[in-house]
Amino acid sequence: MKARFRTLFISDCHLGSNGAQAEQLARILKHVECENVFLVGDIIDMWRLRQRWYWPDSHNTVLRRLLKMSHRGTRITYVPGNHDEAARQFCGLVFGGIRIAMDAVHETADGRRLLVTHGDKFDLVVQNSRLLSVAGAVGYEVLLKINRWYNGARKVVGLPYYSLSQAIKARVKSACTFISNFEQALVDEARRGGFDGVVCGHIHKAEMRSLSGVEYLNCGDWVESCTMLVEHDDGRIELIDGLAFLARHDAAKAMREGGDDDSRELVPAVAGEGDDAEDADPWLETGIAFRAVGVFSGAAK
Ligand SMILES: [Mn+2]
Repeated sequence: MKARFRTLFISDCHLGSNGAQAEQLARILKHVECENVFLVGDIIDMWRLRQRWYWPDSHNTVLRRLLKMSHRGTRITYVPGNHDEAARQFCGLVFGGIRIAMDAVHETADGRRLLVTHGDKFDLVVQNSRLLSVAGAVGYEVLLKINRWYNGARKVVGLPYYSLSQAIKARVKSACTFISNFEQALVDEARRGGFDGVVCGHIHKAEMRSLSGVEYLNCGDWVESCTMLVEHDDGRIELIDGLAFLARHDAAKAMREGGDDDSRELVPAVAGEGDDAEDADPWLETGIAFRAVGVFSGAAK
């Protein structure tokens, strides 16, 4: 059973880095059906891939599922970010049905015009952001590492995932100033262009709010928060917690498959179990996904 949305917006998957929660994202892509998908940047972390090649199967699965959606009629637009800026030289081109664009415009079902952009170009106009990103980079890496270790331990004792880095970051005052400046810069840009709102990513902080009449919609990320924005058929936009979405899906599935065993609902889903097995589709050989990555990383040199 698939969830239907008019549009799906995801950003900051950072495929190619070991922080990417690709299994969960791949599972979600399998269980949704939509007319439009916007990939709002930092989908593939080419900065990381250049340092060290890291590309497990689950990362291919994400690309394969996107290509499959595209093949089945979903309009997919890829707006590269700073970590996959090498893809920007292909703006205007179409790969496997996926259109690459520097920025995009999306019109919602109820007629609102949204600017879709990753958001990194506003780093320059956001005060102190350069300093913050350099100073933050080192500490942030360490924090992500601790977060992985911490959640590994929580998993062992059966506790759900908890983003330590998100929690800490939310308490750092400078990060808060940076975030509010970033939000303001994007909203100002959207207003200048006559848009009703802006969809972005980049700062790994999912958000949905109105700033003096212009909607600020941030997809969040798939390294920590596992969030996405969806547009329903009536144009309503919703911020979805991906892990909660999967938990609901698993619970509904367990209910359908026999109500007598209540424990099934409590068992966390294991990626790659029968439910997620790829159906045979000769068009979607793994090679296609690999070639697509080859194009990007090759061009990045
Ligand atoms: Mn970014």
